[in-house]
Amino acid sequence: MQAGAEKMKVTITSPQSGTKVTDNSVTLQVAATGFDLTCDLAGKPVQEGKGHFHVEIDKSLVDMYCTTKATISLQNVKPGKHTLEVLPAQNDHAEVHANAASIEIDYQPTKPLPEIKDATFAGKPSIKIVSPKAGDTVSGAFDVVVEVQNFNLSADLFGKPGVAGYGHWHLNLDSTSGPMMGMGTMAGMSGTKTFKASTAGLKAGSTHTLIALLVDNGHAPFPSDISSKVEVKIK
Ligand SMILES: [Cu+2]
Repeated sequence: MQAGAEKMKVTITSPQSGTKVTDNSVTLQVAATGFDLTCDLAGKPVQEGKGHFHVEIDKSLVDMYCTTKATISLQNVKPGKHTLEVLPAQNDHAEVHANAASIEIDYQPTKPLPEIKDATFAGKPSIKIVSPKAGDTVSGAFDVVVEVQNFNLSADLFGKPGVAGYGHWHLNLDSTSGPMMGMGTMAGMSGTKTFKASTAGLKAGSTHTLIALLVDNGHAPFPSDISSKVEVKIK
């Protein structure tokens, strides 16, 4: 772990453990101390004092967050008790398990969401980065836009049980191998056609490969590696 990792702490200031949740989402207020929250550096080299936090529902990763508010959809979550855990994480997504904080919620929806069920497609799923284009120069904040076929993207299903034909995509930098299903070099994930990327932490003049990787709700890539690559220059 990075120097000072043991000082990266999080507290869930609300809701209180045991809270009954009747809405179909729950918003956690998180206080982070001992590190700066920055998603722009995610998937890039670790830096002392920098990171973000992960939220897990019933020990399954939902998403990464960099603001003190984290809203978790309860789509496809069964009514009853569930554990939400917040874990400090480094830029490479390694988690400071010793400093995790968790609460239990009792999900009793007033108006339950219709369950999202398996979808089937005639063709094979595919993903393609349509912007930026190969050879483009990118600087600062930029959008990575993908085209997805024969597959449904859903951010509400992040971390939920698998549903056939559903998932999302990860934006990785240069590699999708490595530990944690290749997430060490993951800049972030998206349940839409766009991901807001940043050149923060990348050397000016360097070349990097943007990789859009299609994954299931549990963040696992498909055995057939459904991905798209584009090489860009950092201004
Ligand atoms: Cu993911």
